Amino acid sequence: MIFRCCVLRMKCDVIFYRKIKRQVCDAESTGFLQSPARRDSVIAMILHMDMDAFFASVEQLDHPELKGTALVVGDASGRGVVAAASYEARRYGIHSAMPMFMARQKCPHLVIMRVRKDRYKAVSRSVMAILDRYSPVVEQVSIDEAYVDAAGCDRLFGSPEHMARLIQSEIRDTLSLSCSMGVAPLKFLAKIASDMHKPAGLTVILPEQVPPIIATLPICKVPGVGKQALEHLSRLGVSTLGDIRAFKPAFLVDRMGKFGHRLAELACGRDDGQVIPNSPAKSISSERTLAADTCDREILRQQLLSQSEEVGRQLRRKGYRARTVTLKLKQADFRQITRSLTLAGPTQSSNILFQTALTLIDNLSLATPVRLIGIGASGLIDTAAPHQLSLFPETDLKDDEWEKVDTVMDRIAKRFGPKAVHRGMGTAESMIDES
Ligand code: TTP
Ligand code: MG
Ligand code: MG
Repeated sequence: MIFRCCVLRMKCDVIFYRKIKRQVCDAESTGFLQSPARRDSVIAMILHMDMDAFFASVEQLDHPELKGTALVVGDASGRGVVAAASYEARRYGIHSAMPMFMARQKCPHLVIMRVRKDRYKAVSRSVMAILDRYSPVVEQVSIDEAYVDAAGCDRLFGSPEHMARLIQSEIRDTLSLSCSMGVAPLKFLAKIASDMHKPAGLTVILPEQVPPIIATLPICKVPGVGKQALEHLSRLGVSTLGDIRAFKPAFLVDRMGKFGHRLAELACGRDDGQVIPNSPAKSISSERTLAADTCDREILRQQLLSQSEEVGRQLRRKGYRARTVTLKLKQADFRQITRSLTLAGPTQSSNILFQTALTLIDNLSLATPVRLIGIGASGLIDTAAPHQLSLFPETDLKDDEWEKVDTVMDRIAKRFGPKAVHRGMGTAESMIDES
């Protein structure tokens, strides 16, 4: 069954791309894409950006001697799978999610690099920072892709197509990495377009191309159509998105629920999906399963101390203050207990997080051993937002003093690693008094 779906998808891909490429080329040859007068800036267009062979390209960037080689990123052990494959490796039929042993069989001289998540996240942040310079409305949807709303950006960057080219150049020139972009009046089509001419491709779907593209778009290409939906739809005789129009929306809803309604909408060229700027984090937390279940309060306090530091460090790095602190415990019998306390004023001080978590745990009886402990900070506000001083000035002074300590500790942790420095439990108050 899985094999049938894969074959169906592969067939869909080949036929669809041949048709679409012909339509986009037709548009190019009739001057649609070249003529500035017929550009798409009047209708709000959406850009979709996806980095090319992301993890693998970052490895080639950091190891220039590996440029042009068949390279994969992933766990090299027996049970490992390929996370990312360079375009050179793809020529051997290697792709993401393929078992590593199979990838090795296909290409005996394959270079395997281990995953460096932190490095890819850092590069991802640089990429997103570039996108932020082009539009205030950017929605990151994964580590290597984002939508950009081009509405109102034409004065600064020209047509959406031109804006996409500028973004590609800036990413290439400043980060030495390539990305592919899609431009379309509908969000789901922008995503499909960015995948059409990888790597380093740019595909524009103009409003007048939408109806013929929808008519021939293989249903497997529609985001959200997974294995199950694909089988269901193929039983109904649906092979393209256009085929959906043969069915009444009520019938589709009856068969497929909400997604049936969405398909009916997309088939009519209606995608109310807006580019939604990423909402800031709702909470920051840290939790740990203990080496052994315990009722020992000292052990639990020690855990809370290091977790408060971890959460505090993240709050400060991301530029948030938290209003609420939550303690979470999972007992040996898997029962979960959570207790929260809202502070008089928002904080990003590790010490205040710790003291609050201590108050919460000291009020619990702990009859059953604890197997997991966690601390969370929520009700986050941006540090750039005005910070209202507390009605009790002495509290503010303390908080400020602690923030100085935090700043020094953050610097040490950044330079020598998070384990290089940590607070001692009994010394919390005296440290301030001595300084
Ligand atoms: P993708 O954008 O899907 O793939 P890609 O960037 O490697 O290649 P393409 O040029 O086709 O876009 O995923 C982005 C990264 O996410 C990818 O480099 C590695 C990671 N990833 C996994 O870890 N596992 C997976 O199964 C997939 C698909 C991606
Ligand atoms: Mg990618
Ligand atoms: Mg991606």
